[in-house]
Amino acid sequence: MAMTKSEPVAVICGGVGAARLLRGFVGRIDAEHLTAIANVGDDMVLHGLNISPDLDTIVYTLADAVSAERGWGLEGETWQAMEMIGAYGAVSGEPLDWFSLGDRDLGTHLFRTGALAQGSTLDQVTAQIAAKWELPLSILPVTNDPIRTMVTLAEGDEAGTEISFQEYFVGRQHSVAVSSVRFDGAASAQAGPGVLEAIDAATTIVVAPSNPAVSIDPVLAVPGVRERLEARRGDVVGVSPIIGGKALKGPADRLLVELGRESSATAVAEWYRDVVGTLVIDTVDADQAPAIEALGVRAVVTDTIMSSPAITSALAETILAERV
Ligand code: FO1
Repeated sequence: MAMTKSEPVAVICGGVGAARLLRGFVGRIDAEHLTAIANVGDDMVLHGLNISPDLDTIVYTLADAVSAERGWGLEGETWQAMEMIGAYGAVSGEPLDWFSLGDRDLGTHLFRTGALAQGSTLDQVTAQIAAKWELPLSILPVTNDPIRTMVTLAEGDEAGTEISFQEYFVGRQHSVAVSSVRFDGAASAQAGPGVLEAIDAATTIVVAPSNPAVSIDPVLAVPGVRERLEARRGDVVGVSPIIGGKALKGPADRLLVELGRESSATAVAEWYRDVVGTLVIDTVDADQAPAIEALGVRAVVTDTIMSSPAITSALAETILAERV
């Protein structure tokens, strides 16, 4: 049935793919009933700054300020500070400019770092950042506690070495094989203020098309989150980030294979079968619907490549209409 604008929706989010989908819900669900529950496993301290990439990607995207080319960071950035710190790195021999922080983006990290140092919590700081950008939704870090997604490398002389998510994703351009993933701190993390309440209050819970292994799973790993989705599986609708066997952006396709699965919509259904009652897959994967349904997951076939606001809006509408 068509959702009215006031029926609460909670969206489990990673970064770029989730941010794009959220735009489809804006205008369909009013701001006080739309909640993004965001991954913090990509977070890191760099140059002494608290950096939260998935939170910032959602904020900048929903503020229409995100770099269209990169999908992260701000449009129209300058890089004076990075040039400066890069020069000092060159002298010390240690590359200090491997993670690109634009001059205005640095303002966000300076604000967050200062506020946290003065005792604000991550959810409070995120709410202030969201307010400045006048976001039409609530954005909640899944926890205020530190979670660090760590990957173990599978090949070469680094085989068996564990590195942080950003060292993998940016430092090595996610071009190295991974043998396992873990979320340091997740088991002892406390769900952030409003997180479990938003899930309980939602009539539809959406698992956004983010990377299942390194972006969605760290959110589900926070105590109380996975359990709630399992208990309300019939109200949970996932969107496959794998289309025609590929991820549109990032390493989700390779990671599924490296972690022993296939890179397919069916494999995503298997990954999520305990927590989603419905999986939305792309039209190119329509032939996999029977295999997905055989897993006990309803398959809904539609256009999932959000290449236009109209497609994004139609995808959001399909998700809201398809709750079992
Ligand atoms: N991704 C890159 O591939 N290279 C970068 O230099 C980079 C910098 C960066 C700075 C701020 C930010 O919020 C995101 C940034 N990202 C960069 C993207 C980031 O690594 C990813 O968004 C994730 O963490 C995965 O979703």
